[in-house]
Amino acid sequence: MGTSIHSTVVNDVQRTQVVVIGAGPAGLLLGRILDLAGIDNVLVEARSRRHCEQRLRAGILEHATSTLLRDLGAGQRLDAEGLVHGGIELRFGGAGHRIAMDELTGCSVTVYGQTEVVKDLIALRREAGSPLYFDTPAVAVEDFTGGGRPVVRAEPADGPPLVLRADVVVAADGFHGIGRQVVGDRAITVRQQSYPYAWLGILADVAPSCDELIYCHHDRGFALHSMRSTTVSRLYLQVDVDEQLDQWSDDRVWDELATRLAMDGWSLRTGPVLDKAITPMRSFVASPMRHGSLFLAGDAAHIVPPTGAKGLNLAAGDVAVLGAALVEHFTTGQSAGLDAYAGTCLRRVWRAQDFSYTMTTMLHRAPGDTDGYLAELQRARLAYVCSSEAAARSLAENYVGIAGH
Ligand code: FAS
Ligand code: PHB
Repeated sequence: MGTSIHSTVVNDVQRTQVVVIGAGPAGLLLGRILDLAGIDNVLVEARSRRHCEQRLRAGILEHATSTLLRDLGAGQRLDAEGLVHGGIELRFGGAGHRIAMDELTGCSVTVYGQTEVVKDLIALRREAGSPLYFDTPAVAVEDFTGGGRPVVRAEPADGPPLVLRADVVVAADGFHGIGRQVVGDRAITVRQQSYPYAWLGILADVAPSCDELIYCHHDRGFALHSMRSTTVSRLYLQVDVDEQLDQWSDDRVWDELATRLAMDGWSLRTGPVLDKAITPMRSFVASPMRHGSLFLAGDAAHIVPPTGAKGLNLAAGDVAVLGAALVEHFTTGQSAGLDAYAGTCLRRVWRAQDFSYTMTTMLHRAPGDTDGYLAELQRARLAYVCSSEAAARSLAENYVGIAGH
């Protein structure tokens, strides 16, 4: 792979060092790492800037993700507006139990929406003047095996096709992206788990009814009270996997949330619903994450159920490793980091897979649990986590993202 060059255009082929497909958190973070290292890179994004900035997704940043954002010069608003949380509450049987993560691990998490992370990183990229093509889906990736220079073909909504020749291509294009497609099923091993339920999420213009997140186990199903600020709440309900959104009026959502979250001496504030959507749940890992000079990063390579608040943080972890490896390669010619990328990331990915699966199966009503055996197991596990310092520390280390470090 190549030496230092600047993006040049020869015969309509734009030459660069790294093409990044996707301007979600993974692609934007990687682009920022490469920019700061002086490595030429081009981002192509299928959707509009407005869509990317408004797409409601993650809300919790692990300590390492917040640190990465600050190191990349994207920490100002995070530090001014983010809410630092030292604990979470597990609520079951009508009682709440705080897990004091900061006391147990020395770490906290920050509530700062993925929408804000994306806005901050896009603004920085625009300030740097680095190429970021919105409404420009990549439609083909060629020559990424065999040691040659790969080519990415993209189709801007309003312009001639883009032909980009690079040294490295990174598919940070999410679960439905092109990255895994161009590699082909034969070269990828998929391991996955589906769940018989989904999340109905709302964003509401009302102050949160809690200072920290509440993860609630209830016979009617799981509920989560999160937030985006001191005036905007984010809440979720477990619903059936085939649930229809039009069956859930705002009032019905609030009533169900109030029922599941009920606790003596506590009440749920309600308010105008700004957004409402149903998100399916899956666990998914595609390996290897490298195919010649094509690398998969973030949701393109792995998906976790959001119960463990890991998705965005895993994506950030991938590109922190990949970014360092690319800087090493393009500045020294070494490839040790690139060669180790997939193995390094998959160890952390599988830790997060296990934690997300454990949190999900501990907290969600299991359809078909007719005699309540699984519900009793869940209650026993919750009671153990809330009574054993060792068990609470294990949950806390995984939640803040330091487990296995
Ligand atoms: P992303 O999917 O964010 O970004 C990929 C980008 O690539 C997109 O902008 C897409 O438009 C673009 N793209 C796709 N194909 C392309 C092509 N051919 N050419 C160019 N661009 C292309 N995680 C949590 O931690 N907590 C949560 O509560 C949570 N909620 C979620 C809710 C939903 C509905 C979804 C889908 C995910 C949720 N996640 C959550 C996980 C989510 O936050 C992801 O982990 C995070 O977005 C991963 O970032 P990326 O890997 O950058 O992928
Ligand atoms: C969110 O605020 O969107 C959120 C928080 C914690 C989770 C999942 C989602 O586990």
